[in-house]
Amino acid sequence: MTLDVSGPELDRASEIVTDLRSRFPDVVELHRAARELDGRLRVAVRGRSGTGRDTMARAIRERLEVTPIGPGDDDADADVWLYVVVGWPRPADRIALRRLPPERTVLALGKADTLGSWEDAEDTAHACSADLGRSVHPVMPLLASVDLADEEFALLAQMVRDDEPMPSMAAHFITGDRAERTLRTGLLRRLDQFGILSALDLIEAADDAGSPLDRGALESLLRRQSGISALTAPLAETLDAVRVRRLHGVAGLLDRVAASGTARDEIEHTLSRFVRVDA
Ligand SMILES: Nc1nc2c(ncn2[C@@H]2O[C@H](COP(=O)(O)OP(=O)(O)OP(=O)(O)O)[C@@H](O)[C@H]2O)c(=O)[nH]1
Ligand SMILES: [Mg+2]
Repeated sequence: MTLDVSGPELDRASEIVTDLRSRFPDVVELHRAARELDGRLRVAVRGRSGTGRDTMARAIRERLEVTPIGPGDDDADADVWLYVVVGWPRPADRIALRRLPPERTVLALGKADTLGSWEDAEDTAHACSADLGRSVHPVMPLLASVDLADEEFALLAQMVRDDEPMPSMAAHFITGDRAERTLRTGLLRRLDQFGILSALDLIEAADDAGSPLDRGALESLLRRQSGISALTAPLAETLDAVRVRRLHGVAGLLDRVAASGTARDEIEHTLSRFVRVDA
C-alpha cells in the first residue's frame, strides 16, 4: 500500500503549472500552486498538549513516506490531520475534531504502551472508536523511532543475564551509582516501562532460540511493535479526498492568476478542460 498522492489529473495540473511558471516566473500564485502539487502526503499532527504529538511527527517522518507538519506549525497546506488522543477523548478533543474534515482526518490512540498491554490498548481504542463514531488506531510512537545507545543496549542485555525484572514502579528501576542511575533514567525516558519490558522479552526469546539480537535487530523489532505502520491503511483511505483538495487548491490559485490578467484565456480554457472535480 502506498501513500503516493499523484494521479493523472494531478500530473496534468503539474505540467500546466510548470509550463506557466517557466513563462511567468514572477507570479507568486504559480509557485504556491507548484508547492501545493508537490510531493508527499502532508500530515498535520494535532492533539492536546503533551499527548506525544512531536514524538508522533518524528515517528511518521521516519517510518511512513509522508511529510509531517508538527504541532506548532502552520497547517494551511495540510492534506490530512492525524489527531492524537491519549486515554479517553476529552471535551477539547471533540471540539477540535469537529473542526477537522472527517474524510481527511485519521485518529490515533497515542502512548498505547501506557495502557498495560497491547490487548488493553486495542480495547481502549475500540471503546474510543465507538464513542467518537470513527476508527481510532492504537500506536506507540515512542517505540517507532527508538534509537538505543550501545550502553543502553548493554544494560538491557545485562538485565536479562542477571534475571533482573522490570519493577512495576518505574521509579524503582533507577538504581546503582550515579553513572548507572543516569543511564537508567535515559533508558526509561527512551523506552518507558512497557518498552523496557518488551525489549527484555525480545532479548530473552532470541537468546533462548540461540540467535541473540544485536542492537539494530532489537531496535527494528521494537519499531515494528509500535503499530505505526498500521496508520498506512487509514491514511491511504484519505488519498482520493486529498487529490480532490489539491486540485481545488490549484484551480483556486490559477483562477487568481487569470483574474489578475496573466494568461487569462489560456488558464480559463485549461481549467474548464482539466480540473473538472466535484467537491
Ligand atoms: N510511554 C510513552 N510516552 C510517550 C509516547 N510518545 C510520547 N511520549 C512521551 O510524552 C512526553 C510528551 O511527548 P511530546 O512528543 O513532546 O508531546 P507533545 O504533544 O509535543 O507535548 P508538548 O509540546 O509538551 O505539548 C515525552 O516525555 C515523550 O517521551 C509513547 O508512545 N509512549
Ligand atoms: Mg511538543
